[in-house]
Amino acid sequence: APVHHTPRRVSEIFDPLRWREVEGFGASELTDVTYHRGCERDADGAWLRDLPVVRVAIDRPEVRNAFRPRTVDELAAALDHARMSGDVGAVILTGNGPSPRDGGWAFSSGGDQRIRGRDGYLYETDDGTAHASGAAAASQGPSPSGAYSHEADVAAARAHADTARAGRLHILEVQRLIRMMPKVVIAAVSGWAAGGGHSLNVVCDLSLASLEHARFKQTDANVGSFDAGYGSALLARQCGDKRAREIFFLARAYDARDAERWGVVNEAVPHAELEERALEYAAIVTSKSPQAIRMLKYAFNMADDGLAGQQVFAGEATRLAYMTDEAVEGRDAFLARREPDWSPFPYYF
Ligand code: S0N
Repeated sequence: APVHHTPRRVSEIFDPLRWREVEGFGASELTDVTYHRGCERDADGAWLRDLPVVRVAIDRPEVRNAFRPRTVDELAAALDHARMSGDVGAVILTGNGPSPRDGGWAFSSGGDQRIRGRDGYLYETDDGTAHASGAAAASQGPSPSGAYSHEADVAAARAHADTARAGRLHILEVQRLIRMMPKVVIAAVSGWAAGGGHSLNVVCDLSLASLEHARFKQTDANVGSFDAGYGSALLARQCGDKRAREIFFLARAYDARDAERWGVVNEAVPHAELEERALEYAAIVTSKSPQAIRMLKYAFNMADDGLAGQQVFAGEATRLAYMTDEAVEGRDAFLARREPDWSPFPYYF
């Protein structure tokens, strides 16, 4: 039997006995995200069996779990690994905490504003640290005035960056991954959900929010940014058009109870119980028929996702059709170079 040691406690409300680290896809190289597989252990803490749930968490609590390109790459890698794991039916998405600097909690505060370039790219130097510290600018020598210049900083970072890998607005790819994966993604909103972090919660299938620490604020328009896709349109689906406009246009903070009342989360729960409740949701979801859950998720998505949504739903329908004798007859007839015999298959059920 595999030996899975109890992982280090990555967040104050993370119970190491419920999880093991996910090995074998470069997980040990993750710096901005933690990725765990749910498991059962015996009374001594020895691993017994895996559960069909994973936990993906942004791990930059000192900046309210803001995401930089590397964070987005790692989120995408972990979520894609979860998508491709046949024995995983639910994903918990959360933010580790609290901040070692001030004890604050965050789900995510969105794009890291310190490394946002003028043309929408997010730049960072090889060590991923050049931003407001002026490190990159300093490496190019002082600006004419001798003062720190954000533009010079970004220009220097740009000179070092592989722009193809830096990724332009690729948090949207993560949104699509959450939206399209044939599994239920549960947001455990442990603290601030702001800007692009607010939108990440919106795109998850189910959401739980910490009563004590979850705060929501759609700050996009404060910083000249706008999620004109799921982050706004889907939000309006969830809480109504006027409320969604209020959330974006006024950018006022609201709490877990408001979010619950407005339909932005399913349930507000005590902070200490947040991850336990997320695991309960995951256990219930994964006790159901995987196929039924998959088809339901795609059915919920389809009207809003247009032809792309239809394609995803239809792909599943085609996969199911391939399992029928009728589809097998079509394939076999082709391979045998004969006319197919459709006579056993009715036109009406
Ligand atoms: C979250 C807020 C409200 C929390 O306030 P609080 O508790 O008072 O904490 P602070 O003292 O403000 O923060 C603690 C430290 O964390 C740093 N920090 C916080 N958020 C960020 C951030 N987003 N980027 C960089 N650093 C951050 C603070 O600076 C502080 O550190 P020190 O003490 O060293 O200064 C509050 O923090 C807040 O309002 N944060 C900013 C929220 C925000 O405006 N986020 C960006 C919004 N835009 C996006 O997210 C882009 C959207 C997006 O991703 C997207 C959408 C569509 C298409 C493309 C994109 C894309 O850009 O990829």
